Amino acid sequence: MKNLLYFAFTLLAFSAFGQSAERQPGNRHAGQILVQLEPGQPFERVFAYEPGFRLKNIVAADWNMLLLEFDEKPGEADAVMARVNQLPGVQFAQWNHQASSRDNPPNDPSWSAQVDMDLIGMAQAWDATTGGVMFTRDSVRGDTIVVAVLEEGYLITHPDLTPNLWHNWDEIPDNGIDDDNNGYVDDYTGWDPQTGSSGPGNGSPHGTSVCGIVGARGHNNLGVAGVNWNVQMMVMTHAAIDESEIIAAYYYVAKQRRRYNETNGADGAFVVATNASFGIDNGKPAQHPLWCAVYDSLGKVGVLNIGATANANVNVEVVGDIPSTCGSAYLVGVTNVNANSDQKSLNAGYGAVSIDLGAPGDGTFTTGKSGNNPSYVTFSGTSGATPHVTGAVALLYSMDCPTLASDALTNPANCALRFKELLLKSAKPNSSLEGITVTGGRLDVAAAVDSVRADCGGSSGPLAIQRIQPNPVYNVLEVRYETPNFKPYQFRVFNMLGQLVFEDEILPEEYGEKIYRWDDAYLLPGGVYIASFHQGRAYVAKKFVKI
Ligand SMILES: [Ca+2]
Ligand SMILES: [Ca+2]
Ligand SMILES: [Ca+2]
Repeated sequence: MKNLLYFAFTLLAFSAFGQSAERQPGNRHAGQILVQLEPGQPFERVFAYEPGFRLKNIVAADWNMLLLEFDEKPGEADAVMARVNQLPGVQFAQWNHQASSRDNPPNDPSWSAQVDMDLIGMAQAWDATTGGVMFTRDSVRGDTIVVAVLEEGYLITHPDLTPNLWHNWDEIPDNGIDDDNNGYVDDYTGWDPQTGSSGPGNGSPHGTSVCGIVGARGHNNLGVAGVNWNVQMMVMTHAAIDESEIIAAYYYVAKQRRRYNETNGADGAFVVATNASFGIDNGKPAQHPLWCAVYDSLGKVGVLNIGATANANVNVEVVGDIPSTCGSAYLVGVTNVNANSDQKSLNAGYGAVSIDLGAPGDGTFTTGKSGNNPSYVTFSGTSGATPHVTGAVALLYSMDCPTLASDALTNPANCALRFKELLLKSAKPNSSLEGITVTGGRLDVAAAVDSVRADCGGSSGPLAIQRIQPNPVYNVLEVRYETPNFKPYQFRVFNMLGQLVFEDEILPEEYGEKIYRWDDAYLLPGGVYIASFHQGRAYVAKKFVKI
């Protein structure tokens, strides 16, 4: 038996995979071998003629598993392992390896300076995803996730940014022609509402730093890692100056996403988020109705919008701030937390209704521009905080969660709100934000990844009505239910004479709780009724009272 096992082991070790000790995954402890001896065989007898091996400790006595040590010389590892395996009394032998925690830090040399990324749990989040495409239910091919960054300009040649810049490959740059017929001439890397084509704008250091937080290429042995190692950044230049240009830039983004939705991904761009690290201090929504209306229009096609609040210690709901007080469900207002102290910056706005959460701004380390050269800089303010949230939205879309992904194509507005909810509910409670922001918390991407994962599977089980509430009902009825599948069901209500009084077709939620909400229950005359779900012969019912 032992010889057969040994034969199988050596085949594995030296032939098919050719895995020498040096090339095995994991960190091998040189000079340490784990052995399992055959029952009743003591170390002293098996290794009696192998004085080079010392018993370091007994790992599992009843299983006769031991840890041995020897003085390993360079290049002899494979031969030593082969010899140990040949010894009579040895059942199995293997190297002792060090396992690594499930963090996934990048190899970018400035990673240790990125305290902002450390604070929001990026190393853990990257173990689940580092960005890239959105997986779809039906195919391996994913859709490229795009983030629109509105800025005055950026350094287009920064080597940590160029790999992650979005390109409209159907457009030929600088030929004065709208090659892809989308209504915009030469929109090759984005669009510039001031010049009418794309380009780096004024090459602003601000835009260069913001882009690096969203998506500096990670794990490329260079500089820093953005929240997304892989993402496509559509940079809208001269889009953070005049209000007319801001609106025109947002309009371009909305058109790209709408086109993507309408062509089922064949054209346009799968933009999931926009970043606005700019604004108008003391602006009131009533003075900017066109700007504020843009966010609902973007949300309807599936784009979530992340906006920086003021860099002053003010309640923006009292003094005003645009866009952070615009009041759209598709807008996330962000304030600034110091990356080192995890406390709200003294120079950062707040608002219990419109500022959703904090994110590290002061102390952020990111891409920059020194003269006309690429560099790396410490960045600060709500401008630094906001792109962490924007990047996180794009990262969540790249998680392998087909139920959410199909929603992104068929019900994009709902999907955008779903990601917003998951992101906000996973914010880490922070006393410096409590009571003065919607969540009272600071961005925690590791927790957000976990909450998407938990939300992803959805539930299924035997057909059941778990609860009808309120019962008795006066106006709106909510029915919590469970189904074994996600195909259509009939929701029916009968009176005590067995007469059908209401019917609706429902599609069970594929994630989250299954709740049917009947807004018109108030129309029923008072009495006792039966609520039921039907699919073919499957049927479940429960009584409720209308008063
Ligand atoms: Ca075009
Ligand atoms: Ca062109
Ligand atoms: Ca990098």
